[in-house]
Amino acid sequence: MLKKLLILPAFLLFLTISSAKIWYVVPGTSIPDPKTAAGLASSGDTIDIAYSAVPYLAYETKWPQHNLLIRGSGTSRPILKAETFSVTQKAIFVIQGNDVTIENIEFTNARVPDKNGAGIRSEGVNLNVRHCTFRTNETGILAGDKPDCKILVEYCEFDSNGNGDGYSHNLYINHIAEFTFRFNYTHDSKIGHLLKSRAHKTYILYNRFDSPKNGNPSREIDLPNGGLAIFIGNIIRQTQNAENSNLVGYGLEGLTNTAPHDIIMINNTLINEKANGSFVHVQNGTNLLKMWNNILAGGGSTINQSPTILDTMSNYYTPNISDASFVDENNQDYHLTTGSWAANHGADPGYYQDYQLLALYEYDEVLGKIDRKFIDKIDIGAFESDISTTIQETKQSHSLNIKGNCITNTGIAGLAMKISAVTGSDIYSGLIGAGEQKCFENLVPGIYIITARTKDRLVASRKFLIN
Ligand SMILES: [Ca+2]
Repeated sequence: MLKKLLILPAFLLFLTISSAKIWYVVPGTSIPDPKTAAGLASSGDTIDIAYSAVPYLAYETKWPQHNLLIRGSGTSRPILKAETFSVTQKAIFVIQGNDVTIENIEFTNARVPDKNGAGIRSEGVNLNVRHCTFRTNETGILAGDKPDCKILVEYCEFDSNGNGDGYSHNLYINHIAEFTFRFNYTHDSKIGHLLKSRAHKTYILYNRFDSPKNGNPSREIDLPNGGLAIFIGNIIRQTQNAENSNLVGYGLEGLTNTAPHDIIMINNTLINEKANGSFVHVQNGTNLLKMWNNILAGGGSTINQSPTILDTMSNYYTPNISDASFVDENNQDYHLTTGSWAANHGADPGYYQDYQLLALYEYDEVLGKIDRKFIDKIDIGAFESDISTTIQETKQSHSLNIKGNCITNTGIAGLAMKISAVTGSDIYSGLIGAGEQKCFENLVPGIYIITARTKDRLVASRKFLIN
């Protein structure tokens, strides 16, 4: 009996895998469009849509199946161009099933009489969308209320969506459990927001928000019902054309999401080219606003309204964008030059509960993301630039001998020594007497900066590597 019980699950697993099919959508074949494939596919199947030089005429396609992978393939990203939709229709793809993944497809031109025609309408539980483009739809992705749903959108572009009535946006995520938006470029929405999320938890990581094509978005980011919001490593620019003068709005329709109402912004570069408005506008009653290592450059006020806890550290604010010494602000290159104070002045932001807040990546316009390579201490803003702290040494610094993990003061009395990590945090701070040796057993491999001072002057400033 025991033997049979052990064999049964493996048998079922085999059945599940072997029954999944791949349906190939190719123009001129018996499956000429996605809608035909949707009528044939079962849960667990893959739908492979071949690139075609002529865009697919896209009829509204409902996907009730679960665990689907719907992907574009071929030399380029296949384009689904919407036909005229009727009053009962919603989107090019209406995802009704759970746990669906969509990859490498362009959705364009969705329009419906209700004026919120979407590239993708999410009605199921859990959706992943990656490497897709949403261009000139009334809404790029529109997700309905679904309390248990988690949505991940990554490596996508949202270009010029919005009906122009202010109720349709590049993305509009309603009340779901969790929304993660990372490594995307969302730009030039028509009066709507570049991103609107009512999710209880929203993670906005390493994206570019911008309007280089003279788009006139409302807010760059609107989180109207609060909840937990974590922003790390984003480039967020508001141009002169913006309809609303605030870059980030939080809780402004009421803090009705699940508490705590905490908004955390780490290592973002925010640019306001308007003379007015604000960088961050939070609702009264917001519990925590933590802002560390952000660049806020341009006009307007930095923060509107007062959260209960305001935790700010190592931000760089300047009303004159040119004072930030970016590489090329006119072409939106916000890396730092050697003249920028923001270089090497960041600090380790630590954790939010068990969520690490250190910026580990950077948005990259070709790859979506690259690793953030720390050079000296962490920089302020969305990019780490190749700028080293000026290292000063005097003759007397020979008295400081670094060997392995040990540092010896061979000569100077009363030296104060400090060791910092590239993340900006201080590892050690204390006195080291003449002839004294201090060894550090627990240093994680990496680059450290050591400085030694007497009462009057800097004696030594050096980098050393633990590997
Ligand atoms: Ca640095």
